[in-house]
Amino acid sequence: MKEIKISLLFALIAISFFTNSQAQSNLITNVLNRKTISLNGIWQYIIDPYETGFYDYRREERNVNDREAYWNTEKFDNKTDRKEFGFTDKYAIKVPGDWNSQADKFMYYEGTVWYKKSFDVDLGTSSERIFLHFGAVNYRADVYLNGKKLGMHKGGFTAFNFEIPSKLLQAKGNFLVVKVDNKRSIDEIPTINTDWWNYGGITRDVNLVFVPQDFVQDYSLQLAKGSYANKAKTIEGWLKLNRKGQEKVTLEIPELKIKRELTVIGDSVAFNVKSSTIRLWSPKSPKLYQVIISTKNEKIVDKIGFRNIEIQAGKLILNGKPVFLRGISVHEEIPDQVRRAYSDQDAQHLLGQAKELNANMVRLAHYPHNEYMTRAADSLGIMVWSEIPVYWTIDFKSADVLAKAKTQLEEMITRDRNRASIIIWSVGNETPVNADRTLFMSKLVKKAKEMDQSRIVAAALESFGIQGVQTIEDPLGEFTDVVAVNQYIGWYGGLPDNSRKVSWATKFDKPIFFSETGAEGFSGFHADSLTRYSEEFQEWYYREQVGMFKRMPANFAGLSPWILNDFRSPRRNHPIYQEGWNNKGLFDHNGKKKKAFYVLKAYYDEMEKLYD
Ligand code: GCB
Repeated sequence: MKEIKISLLFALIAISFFTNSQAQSNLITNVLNRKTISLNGIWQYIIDPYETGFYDYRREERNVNDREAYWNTEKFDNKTDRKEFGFTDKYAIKVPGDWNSQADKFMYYEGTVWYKKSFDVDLGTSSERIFLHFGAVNYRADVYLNGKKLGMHKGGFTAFNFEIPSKLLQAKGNFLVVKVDNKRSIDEIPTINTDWWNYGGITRDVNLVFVPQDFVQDYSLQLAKGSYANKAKTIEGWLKLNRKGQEKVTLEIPELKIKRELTVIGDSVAFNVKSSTIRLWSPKSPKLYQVIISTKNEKIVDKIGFRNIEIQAGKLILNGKPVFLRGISVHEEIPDQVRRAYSDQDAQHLLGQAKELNANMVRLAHYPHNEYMTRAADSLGIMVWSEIPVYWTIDFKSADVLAKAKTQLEEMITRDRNRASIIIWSVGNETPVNADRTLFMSKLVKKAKEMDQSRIVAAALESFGIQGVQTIEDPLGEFTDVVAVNQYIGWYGGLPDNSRKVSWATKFDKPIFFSETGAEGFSGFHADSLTRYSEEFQEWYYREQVGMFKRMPANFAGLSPWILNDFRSPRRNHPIYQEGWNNKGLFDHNGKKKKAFYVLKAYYDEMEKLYD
């Protein structure tokens, strides 16, 4: 009996350790400003739909030294060797970048592709620890360096890193092999059913990150809630070392003449500092401050803005004033090159288009976008809604799926919690109303709030209409801070003028936000406004919608229509007007503005005047 008790206790400890360690992100933040060596560039690849490089003929995962495992590529070189694979420059691919856009044979491919990069690295004499950091790989990455497995990561839109064991990396002749698998799966996030292209590959930057033995892994600096109204405002935060050990840390914000010595106890320290000269971040004045965090061995520099976002009496309030979100939804895609966006240049382009529309906000749909995007939003003064791909109907009953969603949420918040532009974390989109789903989603809301009390938590919900009244009653609305709803009155039901008869009601005393609304318009197709898919139909839709926006209740806080650009989607198979594209963009495949663009822009110009 006693033995049973002990082993039960052990099992409980093990379970709790496992759950905690799953929930603990070891992500190093602010990689863009750390000491790094980029592994971007040309990699070699092998397409492996049968996963031969990973499984043997009994479908067992290959042993680490198996000479037929594709990660052991350089090891066997005798002329007697039988070798049935090999990497070659003949099959080369660009990283970062999705594979689909890089060769015709990849366009519809979903499955495994092996990537290989050979490199030398100047290791000097330093005793630094080295991590291998990926901005994102869609969807599953199994990572091997010099034949040794570093780890596996799932989730196509979040960053991750693995520590490289000491001595594994050599000055010369390293080879990094990544098995990338973008197969859709029913128990993953997103699940098999979405309305976007499942671009596969190493879609974001790859870096070696060099850090001291004890280093600052992560930190948070925010304006303390409510302190925006005080003369002396408070910045509060914490920082976390990678491992326990006493350490002195200096926090500086030179422009505010702040310099504070902190003593870390255990692995973290909390702090608050006051200043009466802080200029708050806002879209009109996106002020960022240089923040320097240093220990005896390292110096981390970041640029951080301070602002306050909250809800008061059903209104959305930025720095003490009501704000109207003139938003637009954006996919992480560059349509004229039919590829994923991944660079600062791409971010400037997409956010530049949003600026042309006079938007002050973007909804980064439906997954966390790359870090250039949120950093560019910080400096351009564009508020951001950032979301995890809990989309439509995933397996809400599964604890395993919930754990995956939580991990993605945690990875999203960890990377970006110092971006002032981000005002909303979204835990999902158009999930079906039922008890399992509401419980699942409420746990995500709870987790987001535990991790970050300085922002608003939302989910894109649905409404239903009876006799001209469009009602938002989704029980998930109890948990979220705003009631965000996607509506397509006049596109997915009836004609655009249907919205004339509609009034909106919700039982929640919270801001209402239209997280989507839109209609397709095939660029260059001109007809009368009743002709679906014409630019005139789309223009009419927007005109009618604007009429409805103007009749919204006082707690209407803004919108992020669907969508900035036309985007690829395998669901869209009209042989003339779609051909694999969802054409609800205000800009077409080639970046040309459609007629509807000007209708929304005129509305945003008016709203800007009303609120400023
Ligand atoms: C939606 C989805 C979005 C789709 C859009 C559409 O409600 O959230 O991902 O692309 O509608 O075009 O139907």
